[in-house]
Amino acid sequence: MKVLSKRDVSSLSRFSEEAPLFPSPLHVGGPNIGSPDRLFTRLQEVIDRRWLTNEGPLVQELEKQFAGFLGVKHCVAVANATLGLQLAARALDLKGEVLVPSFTFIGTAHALSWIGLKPVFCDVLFDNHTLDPEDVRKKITPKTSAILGVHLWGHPCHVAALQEIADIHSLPLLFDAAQALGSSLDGRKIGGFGRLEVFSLHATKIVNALEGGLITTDDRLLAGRLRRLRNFGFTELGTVVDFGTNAKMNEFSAAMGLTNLEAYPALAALNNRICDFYREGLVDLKGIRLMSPPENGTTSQHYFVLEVTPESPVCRNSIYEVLRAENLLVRRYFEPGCHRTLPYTEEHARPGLPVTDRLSQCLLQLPTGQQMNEESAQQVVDLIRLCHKLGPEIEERLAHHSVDLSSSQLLR
Ligand code: T4K
Repeated sequence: MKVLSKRDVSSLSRFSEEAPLFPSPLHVGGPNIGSPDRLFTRLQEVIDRRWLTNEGPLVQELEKQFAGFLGVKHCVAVANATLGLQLAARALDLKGEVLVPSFTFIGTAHALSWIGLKPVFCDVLFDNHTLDPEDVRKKITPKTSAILGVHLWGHPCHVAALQEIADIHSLPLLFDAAQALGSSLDGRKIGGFGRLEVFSLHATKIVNALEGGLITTDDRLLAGRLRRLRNFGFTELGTVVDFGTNAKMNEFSAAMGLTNLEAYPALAALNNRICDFYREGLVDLKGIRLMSPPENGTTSQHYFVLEVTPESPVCRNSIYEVLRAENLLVRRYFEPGCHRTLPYTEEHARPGLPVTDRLSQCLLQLPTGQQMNEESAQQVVDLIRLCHKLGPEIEERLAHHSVDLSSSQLLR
C-alpha cells in the first residue's frame, strides 16, 4: 500500500500521477458476507430440494430467526424494503398524504409516490438526523393518513414524541428501519415500534440477502394481510381476497440472509473497532464534528457519519474529491434532500427545511464492515488528517486548476 510519506499535496493522487492510496476501492456499503461454507451448504440444499421461492423453507426459517433476533412476534420477508414500504402502506389502507423526513434515501419517498400517495416532507432534528416531531405536528392536515419515521444511520427516531402525536391525531405511525437492523432504543430492539417497521437486506446493509427486506409487527392480523399482499392477495387456501403484488423473497436470498445474520455479532464488533479508530483519530480536528452514538440506544455502527463545519480549513466537497481520488469512496448521503430532488421540486422547492438543507451540504460517510481492518482505518484517519492539514493549499489548487471530472468515481 502507498504510504503518505511526503505529506504534501504532491503525495495526493488528486494532484499528481501517484497511484491511489488504496489499491482497490473502499465503498460505503461494501457487502458483508458470512461463512461461505454455510452459504454453499444452504444453496446446495435449495438446489436439491428444487423449491426456489413462494415461502420456501429457508424463507420461513429466515422469518423465524429474524423475529427472534428483533424480539417481535411477526416478521414478513419481502423482495426489498421498497416493496416492503408499499405493502405496509397498502396493508394500513393509507390514502392521500404521508408525513416523511426529506433527509432520507430517495427510496422512502418513491415507495409512496409509486402507489399514488403524496409524501409531505418534514425537517429532521440536528441531533440525530431523524424526523422532527414539532415539524410533523405543524404539517398534519385533514389529508394526512400516516406518519413515517426513518431511523437514519440506524439512529432511533424520537419514537415516544412521534407516537404521542400519532395517537392525538389517530394516525398510524410506521418506521422505515432500512438502516436500523440491530439498533435498539431504551433497551428494546428496533422492529417492534409503531404499527410496523420495514428493514432492508440490500447488499449494502450490515446484513444482506443480496436484495431483500423484512416487515416486522406484533399485530397478527396485520402480518396476515402483509403475507397475502406480498403474494398477489392469495390466502393460504389459494383464494384471492385482496389486491396483492409479487413481493416474495426467493430461497437463494434467504440462504444469504440467514448466513449473514449468523455473522451479525462479529460484524457489529468489527464496526465498533473501526468506528472507535475513526473517533479517536479524528476527534480533535477543528471543524470536523463526529456524529455521536445515540444517547438512549445502540446501533450496529454500519454508518460512520461526520460533519464538516465552516471552521474546517478544507470544505466537505474538497475532502470528498481528494479522498475519492485515493479510492476511498466516501459518500455525501443525502444530497440533495428529497424535497430538492427533481420529481419533487415543483411542490417542495421552497425554503422551510433548514436542517435538511444544511445536513445535505456538510455530511460525509466513511466505509465500515468487512472490507476494513485496523490498518486501513488508520490509513483513512491519516488521509483525512493530511487533507485537514493541507486544507488551504488543497482549496487553492482545486479552485485554480482545471479538473478532470470524467472519472466516474468523482461523479457520485
Ligand atoms: N429506506 C432507506 C432509509 C434506505 O436507506 C433504503 C436503501 C431504502 C429505504 C430502500 O431499501 P431497498 O429497497 O434497497 O431494500 C444504496 C443502496 O442501493 C440502498 O439500498 C440504500 N438504501 C442506500 C442508502 O444505499 P446507492 O445508490 O447510494 O448505492 P449503491 O447501491 O450503488 O451501492 C453503494 C456502493 O456499494 C457502491 O458504490 C458499490 C458498492 N457495492 C454495491 C453493491 C450493490 C458493492 O461493492 N457491491 C454490491 O453488490 O444506494
